[in-house]
Amino acid sequence: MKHIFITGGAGFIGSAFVRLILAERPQWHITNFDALTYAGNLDNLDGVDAARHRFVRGDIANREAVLAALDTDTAAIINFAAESHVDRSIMSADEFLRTNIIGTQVLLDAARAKNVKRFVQVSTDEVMGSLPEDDAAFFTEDSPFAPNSPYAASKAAAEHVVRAAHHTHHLDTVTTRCGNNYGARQFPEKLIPLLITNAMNDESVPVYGDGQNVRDWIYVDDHARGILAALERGASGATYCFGAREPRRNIEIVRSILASLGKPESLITYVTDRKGHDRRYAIDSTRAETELGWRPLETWESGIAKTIRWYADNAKWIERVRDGAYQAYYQQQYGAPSRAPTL
Ligand code: NAD
Ligand code: TDX
Repeated sequence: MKHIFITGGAGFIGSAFVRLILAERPQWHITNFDALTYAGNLDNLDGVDAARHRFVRGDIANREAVLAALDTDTAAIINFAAESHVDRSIMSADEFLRTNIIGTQVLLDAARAKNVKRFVQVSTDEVMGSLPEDDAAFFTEDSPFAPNSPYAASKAAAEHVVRAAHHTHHLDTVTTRCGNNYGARQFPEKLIPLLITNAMNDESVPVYGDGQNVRDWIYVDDHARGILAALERGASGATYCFGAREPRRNIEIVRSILASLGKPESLITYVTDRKGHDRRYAIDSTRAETELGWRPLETWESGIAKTIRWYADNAKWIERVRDGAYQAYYQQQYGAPSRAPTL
């Protein structure tokens, strides 16, 4: 039995990774360490095999809690835990620095203290900033760091502390950088679930600025398989970029999802642009394809159809996450509630 320690496994991507491991690596078992912030949700782990999955509630920036939960037989730490939403980092950066930077350093120290063999840092294309509006420009592992939001800066700093642990202490680390994920169980602060859940309720859909920003979309399970490939086959100290070569303008995404849901374009509301809004992301994942033998299985069309179906079938999940705290966030971010208060 191989024991792995996943942080942030009650979130969107971490919970997809937990399901992937339980389904495809029958000899492995998981400790899932998650603070259950607003983004962490035990409903995301519904139905997982309790015999091979141990959940521990804890904060990655709390050294004692991490050391207490991390067993000496742990083969690898995979660090998903993070504050992950750009707009929240613009409102206040404190938690981003604490969780994303201090938390990562605590995990690296704990990995060394407990002789954990491998450390995988789940990072993002946003550490490389924004690309020009030129279809020939792509991010690669060699693109320079240029983080533009407090979120991206905290993730870039996390990559640096991982790099330093590898260089100085010879810790066996691998870093993954992925583009925009979509799929089941994504918290509806991010564009696609916000758009689907608002439109399903006939609520307006906010589009920032001119709607022409480009994001490179990947289905969450393809990202999870990339992280598994990096864990099993990645070179020590290496970085791998993952993308599905599916760049799209935001407004195209909004229009096509509204059409799939049978909802009118009159729901689109252009709102004030995000401060410092990155214009374009696009990823060249040649290294992951050639060195890890990874490739995405879903196209945009197949992935978004599965995603829409999941939200249509999971009204209870949506109802629970769109609670009072979500409404307060929504009011602060968009200046209006996502739904009219019930009288
Ligand atoms: P998410 O916000 O859905 O989940 C984050 C999880 O981390 C939650 O379960 C939360 O409870 C937990 N967490 C937060 N602070 C914690 C702390 N101090 N200690 C322990 N747990 C804590 O995020 P996600 O979209 O699933 O992203 C997961 C990782 O992937 C993040 O590191 C993010 O930067 C990275 N990433 C995300 C995307 C994307 O499109 N969502 C793309 C590339 C990389
Ligand atoms: O209401 C909205 N309206 C809108 O136009 C929201 C929430 C977003 N947008 C735009 C901003 C972006 O151009 O849609 C695009 C996607 O926005 P997000 O879903 O917030 O994602 P992004 O900022 O691109 O960052 C995501 O990808 C990289 C994840 O949130 C990060 O965690 C990941 O690292």
